Amino acid sequence: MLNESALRQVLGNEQVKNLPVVVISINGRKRTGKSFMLTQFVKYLYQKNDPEWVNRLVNGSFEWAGGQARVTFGINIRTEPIVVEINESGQNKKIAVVLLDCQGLFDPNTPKEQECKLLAFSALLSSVFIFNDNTGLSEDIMSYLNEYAEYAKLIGANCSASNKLD
Ligand SMILES: Nc1nc2c(ncn2[C@@H]2O[C@H](COP(=O)(O)OP(=O)(O)OP(=O)(O)O)[C@@H](O)[C@H]2O)c(=O)[nH]1
Ligand SMILES: [Mg+2]
Repeated sequence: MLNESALRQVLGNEQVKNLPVVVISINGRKRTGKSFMLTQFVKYLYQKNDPEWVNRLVNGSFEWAGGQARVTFGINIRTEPIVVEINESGQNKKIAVVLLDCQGLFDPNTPKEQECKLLAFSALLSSVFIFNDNTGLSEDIMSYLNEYAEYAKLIGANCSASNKLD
């Protein structure tokens, strides 16, 4: 279920509502450090001029933890977008970076249909899609991904986003 007011809060934020938005999403095998990686992104994007950025804490990062128990459920959006200055064709411009964290895949207790939806929506919503795994890209994973991507294309075709995953 989409939490529309949370989404409005993010994209209607005064600081970013007139800026181009880049959505970075991460998906992939459960328990492989996806939320940990996004937390590093948050730290870097806020403090990239500080050589010690990796050791600095930032409020409002994604929840991550060690151990076997799963941490992330559903698709989570960081409620505060990050404004970043980039240089495009010699011109400095501001963009808003929105980060999406996703429930891990390949869980034997999660119905395959639910995993398909998670992958499809996170891929369709993103400008940059990161797939995280720690087992290497085997043929099995490629065919799993292919199947999920076909599902995403079907959803995309119904909401005029069909070219995105070609
Ligand atoms: N130091 C270090 N720890 C990592 C790295 N990648 C993963 N970890 C550890 O992996 C564990 C799991 O991290 P999470 O970010 O919670 O993993 P996740 O993939 O989001 O897990 P789920 O949301 O449950 O699917 C944590 O203990 C991290 O510290 C890495 O590159 N460096
Ligand atoms: Mg996680």
